[in-house]
Amino acid sequence: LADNALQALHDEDYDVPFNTQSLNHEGLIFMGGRASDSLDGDWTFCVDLLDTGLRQKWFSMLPDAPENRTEPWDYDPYMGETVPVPSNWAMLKEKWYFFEGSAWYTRPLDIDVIDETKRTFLRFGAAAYDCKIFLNGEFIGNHYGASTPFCVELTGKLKSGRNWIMACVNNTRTRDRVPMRNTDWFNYGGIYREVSLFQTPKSLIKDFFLYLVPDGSYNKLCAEVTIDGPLRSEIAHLTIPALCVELTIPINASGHGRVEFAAQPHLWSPETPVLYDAGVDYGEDKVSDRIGFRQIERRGTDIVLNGEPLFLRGISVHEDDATDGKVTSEADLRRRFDHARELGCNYLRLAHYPHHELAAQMADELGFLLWEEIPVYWAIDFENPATYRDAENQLSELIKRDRNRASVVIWSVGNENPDTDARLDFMKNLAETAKRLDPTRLTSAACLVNHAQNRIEDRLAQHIDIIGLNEYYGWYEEDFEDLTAIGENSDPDRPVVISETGADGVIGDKGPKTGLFSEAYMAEVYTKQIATLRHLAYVKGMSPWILYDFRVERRQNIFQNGYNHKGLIAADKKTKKKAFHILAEFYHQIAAGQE
Ligand code: GCB
Repeated sequence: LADNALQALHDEDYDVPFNTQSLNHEGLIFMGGRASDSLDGDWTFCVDLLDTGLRQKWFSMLPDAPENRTEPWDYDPYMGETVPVPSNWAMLKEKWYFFEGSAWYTRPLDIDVIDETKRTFLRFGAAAYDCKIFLNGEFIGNHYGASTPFCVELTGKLKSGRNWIMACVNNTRTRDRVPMRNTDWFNYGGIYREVSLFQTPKSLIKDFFLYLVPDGSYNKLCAEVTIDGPLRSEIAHLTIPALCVELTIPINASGHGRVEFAAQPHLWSPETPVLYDAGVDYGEDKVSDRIGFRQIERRGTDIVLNGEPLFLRGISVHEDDATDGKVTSEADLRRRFDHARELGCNYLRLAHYPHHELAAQMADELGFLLWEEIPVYWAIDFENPATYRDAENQLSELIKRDRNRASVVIWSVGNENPDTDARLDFMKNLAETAKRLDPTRLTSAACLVNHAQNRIEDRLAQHIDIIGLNEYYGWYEEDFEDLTAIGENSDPDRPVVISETGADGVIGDKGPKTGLFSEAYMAEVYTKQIATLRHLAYVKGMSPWILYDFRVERRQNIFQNGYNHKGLIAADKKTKKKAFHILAEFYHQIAAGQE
């Protein structure tokens, strides 16, 4: 008990230095074409509101028969109940619905013989939010960020026979995190994307980035690779069979290689989503990917794809499912894309955090453009350097994961943040990081309006390519005429995309017949929005809020009941509201060239 009392004085002061953020984008490994073993399935599980596990070091207690235990730990990781991975605990038991805190996951890992010629890694698709990993009682590292993947190297730490992996996952909303404490989506905690184990040779291809050089010539590709481990050779090999490309990439002393070469790919677009198989090998390591080539650029107030100006007919989507939370399957994604297709979309905004990596892979195949985003959302501790590191790391992990996806055309660095000096620095730096890691895409953020002057006004606009604008005239802003005024008073020098607009509409008997929260009023807002926005020449796209109704803690009036009802389709993912058909009619008209 003395220990507990002492710990209470120094709440965060455990004698293991956990808060290292050591599992970050620098350790992320390119996965295309790699074989891996799934570690999904049952893990033993326990919620731990008081962080007793960190204090009592549950991770250091190795399995033993209960009668042999010498210390009275308050939890036995090897005997507890199990939950499936991936999952969000909120969806598994009513008593865990609002739980925010630490939870412990444990599973065995059996290794026959250690292959000393190989390196071994774990990969977590996502764990919300802070995930501490332990192997056989030892702390291995810590990852921050709820929605991006990370790798954990186990080389030299595994033994033959039974090993134990533990993860302590904490989803507490704190001031220093990204997002911070207040969001308009449910705080789903847990390991909610796939976990896998994979091996590589000692020298491995860590990064592989292949793209059309964005110089307007459409006949030059660039391949960049990064090697990790001892440099056994000065070259890597690149092949793209359908383009008859077979060449060597010189690798420099720091493990980087970059080569530009002539090629004439068919260009990728939503109408012609052409992809090419490409592979790289270095020594014994080999990776591959299916990659589309296209050029996206901004010219004045136009968004230009492969030389043609484009209107983004979009819809915003969350990763939120009535029964599984944020756990995403291929079937969920197919349904989202099918509904978007029915709406007449060529574009989706994946709000407000990185979605499952399959989303962009499928968008590549199906022909949708994507906006991808990190959760620099509302209030953030912009002055805190640790918060910036976390945000920049989430952005870097997202970009490294998805920068071979032709479908992704926009990196968004934030959403509706107050226009302070600290915020400007923070987000400007994020936009610069995005350009540094990826010169082939546009940047954006949901920016601000000066309500006194009724015009778009945000100092960040100068530092991004597309001005995202969330506007709720007809809903949060009562006076609809102000939208017309904003349209007239604003004269942006770059394209504006209406990244959100909408209204809540509750379907059927659960909602009122008229007025706020009725489906009829929501339809009226959509009709007025479309009538106004279609005449604004600098508006080059829109992604109304949102495809499906979604769960959120902060919406509790009698119509909301824990849901945001701005979905064009109800939370059952089936029932379409009137506004769905209004937006579909507009998009199909534009698509048919009638605008
Ligand atoms: C917004 C936010 C979005 C909310 C939405 C709403 O501006 O960006 O996350 O869900 O409004 O419904 O209020």
